[in-house]
Parts: sequence; structure tokens; C-alpha cells
Amino acid sequence: MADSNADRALEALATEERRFPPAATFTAQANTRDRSLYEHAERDFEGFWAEQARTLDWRKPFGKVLEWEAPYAKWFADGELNVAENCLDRHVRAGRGARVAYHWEGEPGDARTVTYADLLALTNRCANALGELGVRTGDRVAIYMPMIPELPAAMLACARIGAPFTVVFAGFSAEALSGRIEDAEAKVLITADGGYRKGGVVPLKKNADDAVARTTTIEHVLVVRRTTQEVPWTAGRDVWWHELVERQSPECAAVSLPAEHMLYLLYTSGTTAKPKGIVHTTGGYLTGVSATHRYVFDIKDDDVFWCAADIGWVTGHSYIVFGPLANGTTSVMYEGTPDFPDKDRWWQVIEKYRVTVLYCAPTAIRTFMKWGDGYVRKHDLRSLRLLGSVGEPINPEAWLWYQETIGGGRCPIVDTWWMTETGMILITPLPGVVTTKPGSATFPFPGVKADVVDDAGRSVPPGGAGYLVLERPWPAMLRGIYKDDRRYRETYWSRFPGRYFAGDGAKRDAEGYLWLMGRVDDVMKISGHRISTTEVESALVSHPKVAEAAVIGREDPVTGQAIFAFVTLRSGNESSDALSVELREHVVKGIGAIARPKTIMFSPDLPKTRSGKIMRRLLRDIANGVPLGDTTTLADASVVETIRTATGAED
Ligand code: 7RM
Repeated sequence: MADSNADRALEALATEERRFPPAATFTAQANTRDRSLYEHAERDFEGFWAEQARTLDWRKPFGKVLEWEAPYAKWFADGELNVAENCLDRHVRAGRGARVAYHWEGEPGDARTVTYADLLALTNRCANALGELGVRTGDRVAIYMPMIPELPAAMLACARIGAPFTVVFAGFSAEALSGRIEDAEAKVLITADGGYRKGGVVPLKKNADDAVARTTTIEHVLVVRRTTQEVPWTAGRDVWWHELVERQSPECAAVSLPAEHMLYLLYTSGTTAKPKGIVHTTGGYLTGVSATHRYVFDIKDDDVFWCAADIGWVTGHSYIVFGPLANGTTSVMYEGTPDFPDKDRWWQVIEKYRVTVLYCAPTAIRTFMKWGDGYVRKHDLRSLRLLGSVGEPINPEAWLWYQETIGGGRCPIVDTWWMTETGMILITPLPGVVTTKPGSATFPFPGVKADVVDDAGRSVPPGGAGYLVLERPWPAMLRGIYKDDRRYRETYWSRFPGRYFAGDGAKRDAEGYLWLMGRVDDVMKISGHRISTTEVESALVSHPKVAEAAVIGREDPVTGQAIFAFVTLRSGNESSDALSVELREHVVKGIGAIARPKTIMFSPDLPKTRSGKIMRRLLRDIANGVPLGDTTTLADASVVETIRTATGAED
């Protein structure tokens, strides 16, 4: 288990007596004010989701709600719709074309206001351009872009013509991008010349070229000009967005698609080195993200919603693009980092656009705490009325700081638990209804059923800890792992047959509140980013000087977990600070900067069982400085002492 998270959650559970009931004034205006949504969903689970689905426009209405043959779900399967039409056309048709879809803020300080009518025209032009490049319904498109309005437009353009897309976070390396292109067998790659980050320029086109060189399926690379730096160019293959897209017609018919048509693939880390392509489909996904966006964030027409994630992660897919756009919401989209040009950039953005709802990760909150209240106090944040948290457990101290210092004591906090695989928020308070406790994600969303079970799959009594499982399907759930059905069944459905195994540890207190405690597998959460220990290990051992590596997540006060790597060198190589830097950069090259190990510890040996398995649990305890448990299964117990002494010295 992720010790840092578990420790925080346990400490919170033991000491947390504070309760925050919703203010009467908040409840009085809330989209849902009582338990009726919970009751409706319990009484008639399928009827509840059908009602949510009917808030969308269907080209062909669905008759069936759910077909469930565990572990395969189909939602609204005989219905047809188009995601882009639901996110754009229907708002424009309803006379709301002049509403702002995105207040876009570039890192250097440039800004664009993108209305629903603008976004529709941009999307249609892009869809027509993709058609000209030979993309047809069913073809896959890879997207590797900075946080600019062309990114959601590209995703919606794919959705419009029924071409499943896969967005690869712009912080991933060329190598990581090539693996995803290859697995998805993408025909076209959409990228940009570069993107701005911390005042510098990220060479996206160069990375894209390096990636494409290692793959065989890409026919064209469509390139947005963002930074105007010189880029390598392959004539015939590469096409400028401003040349191809801008000359297209702003009209493009949306394709009527079956509800179970694949909308996108999103690659995420599991317990092996190879990321999994998580499959999301059309009707159920849009139903789930729009309903949760509406109720969890209590969204109204006059809200300015800011989900401060990157669109390259699932949080951005669901709550920057599809949920808010389906609801006709005005969002803020920000390109850069929170500390450029200074550490008050977020608060300046909130003041500038009068943001009412902010959704971000605990790691960001802890970073702002560290930077100090001064940066916050420089700005007027009184427009805020609701705050959200996602990505990892939030410790009560950060929760309380968020509420007081950012929320001015008046904003409810929604701590939302979910995953790439779940597509939508599953465990969360409804802000007008549920009394919150700092550090608890509280209860399942209406219609969602969760349990905490022991090793044998028995529900643990109140106060107990165990594994989080989901007891029934939900509309935005993954439909599988792309081209790997066996891995789908094994990863999520074999540990507790018929129930979805999330991979998270959880506790349920005497009042039924859920407290998430972090991963129980080899997945780490570094600043809310999901990375597997094996992925980093395999990047390390691909270096010629490395014989073996064992990677663990070590407790970190700001990033939640930090990457700690134990490395054994091949004989004839000496450890040194220079080699440590070289290895860290080797991992960056293999995966991306988010996977750069914080600490590398050279060790002549790694603790192994007699059958040769590396004992990661021991290494984790060593790195976290906790007392060691049973070491009797070790082949060579002295190894532990050697490492521990070295680690102690390192501290
Ligand atoms: C949305 C996202 C999923 C993992 C999940 C958890 C952790 C996410 C919370 C949380 C405690 C939360 N998708 N997680 N939200 N833990 N409280 N509110 O993060 O696929 O990247 O990661 O994130 O461990 O399994 S993800």
C-alpha cells in the first residue's frame, strides 16, 4: 500500500472529528437539495441513468438501458448520437452560440475568448481537414498537443466523424508517444510546433517526429503553429493546421453513431511496463460525465468553471472537455504552470475571469501552502463558491487550508474519487446535501455502489480497512483494454469475480464515510500523475550500466509520493553523482519528466526472496524509514542492513 497516503488517511481517520454540513444558503440554491437523487437511483437504478441520458440529444432514442454480462457492459446500446453535436451544435441551435466555451489563457499572457459558435466552426473545419487527410469513421487519430483551444477542437472533430482519438500528454517523451501510436495504430498525428511551459518552449514537433520515425501507421502529421520556432519538416507527410484547416468549410455533418462506438482510448499505467489503452465509448460516457459535472459541481449557467488539470489526463477529458461542454458551461483553460511568471498566476486567473468553481489536485494545494498565503492574498477570490479535489487522498491540513485560504471559509469542498478507467467521478459528496469530513471522499454518487472488502471478498464491518470494489456497472465505465481482453478481465474482474477491483485501499468509518488510502498495487501517484514502478524500472534497466532496479513510491509532503529508485550497477561501473543525473535523465527520455526519479540509491544488491523476487515491500519500508517487518524469507538478510545504513546516511 502507498504508505504516505495510508498514513495520512489513517491519521485523519483517527483524529478527524470535524464536520462541515452544507450551509443552508448553499443548499437553497443547489441543483440537488435533498436525498431524492440517491433515493431515485436506489429505487430504480436503470431508470435513474436513463433519465440522465435523456438530458442529451439522441439521433435515435435508446430503448434498452443496460446490458450487463459481467464484465462486459453496454449502455443505451440501440441508441445513436454524436458527442460533438451534443457538446456544440445543440447549444448553438438553442441560440447560445455567443456563450463563452473557454476563456483561454496562454502562459506568456496572451488570451483568447472561444464561444460555442467559434468552437463549432473550428471543430468542423478540423473534421473536414481530417477527412481530406483520409481519416474515416473508425480510424484512430493520435493527439500530442499543448493546452490550446485547438486541442479540444481536435478531440471534438474526431468525435464528430467517429474517429476514436488518443490524447498523449505533452509531457510524455517521444518514446512513450511512439508506443501509444503503435498500439492504437493511429493514421494521423495532430501536434504543434511547440508549447509554452515555465517560460520555456517544449519541442513537441521534434518529439513527434522522433516518435513517428519508430512507427509504421502514421500517414500525416497535422501541426498547429503555437510558438513559431523552427521545426523539422517532412514534405508530403506534414501539414500546417493554418494552411489546411483554415481553408475548410465551417460546416460538417456529424455522423450518427451507436452509443457503444469507441470515443477514445487513453493510455494509463498498470502494474507492468506497458501502459493499457483504456477504451471509452460514446453514449454512456457522455451521460456519466455530464451528470456528475452538473451535480457534483452544482453547475449553473452563470458559473465560470476551472478544472486546472491537463487535457492529457482523464480529468481533463471528462471535466475540461466533455462534461462542461455537454452542459453548455463556460470554462477557463490555462496553458502553463502555476509559477509563471510568478507564484500567484492561478489567483490572478481566478480574479481575471471571476472563476466560481475550482477543481484541482491536492499536490497543487500543498505546493501553494508551501509558497505561503501572501501570493493568495494579493488577489480577490470572492467569486469562488465551490472547490473540488482529485487525484490522490487529500490530507486534512491541506483540505482545511484550501477551505479557509482559497475558499474564504464559504465554499464547500468536493473530494472526488475516480480513475481513468471509471471515466467519471464515482465517490464524492453532493455539495448541497452531504456533510463533509476533511480527508474523506464521503459516499458513492447516486446509482454507484461501492464496498470495502477483505482478502476473501467479505464486506468489512464499519471501522475496518480493505479493498475498494464497485458492485455494479456505471455508464462511463471502461469497456475494455484495447486489444487485450485478457488483461482487462485479469486486472479488474478476477480478484473478486463479478466486482470491479479498483486497486485502492479504503476504510469505512462508523457512519459509512469512505476514506481512500492509496494504491495497493505497483502504481504510484506522483503529484497526482499515475506511473507504475515497473515502467520506471524498465526505463532504468534499459541503460547499459544498470543491472537491476527496484522502484518504490516514497512518502513526500508535497507530491504525495516521490520516485525512489534502488539501482544495482553492472560490474565494472562505479556509482557517482554524475551517473545518478545521467540515469534520471535516461528515465525522462524513456517516459517523460513526470517520471524523473527524485532519489537514486546505488546498492550492491537488492533484497530478494529465495526464489529471486525483489522484496519491494521491504525497500518501501526502508525508504520511508519505518520499522521492518518479517525478513525471514530473505535469501540474504544482511543486504537490508547494508541498504538501510546507506539510506540513513543519505538522509
Ligand atoms: C482521476 C484520476 C486513479 C487513482 C485512484 C486513486 C487516486 C484519485 C482520488 C484518489 C484518493 C481521491 N485518475 N485517486 N482521486 N485517491 N482520493 N479523491 O486521478 O487514473 O490517474 O488515477 O488516483 O489511487 O486509483 S488516474
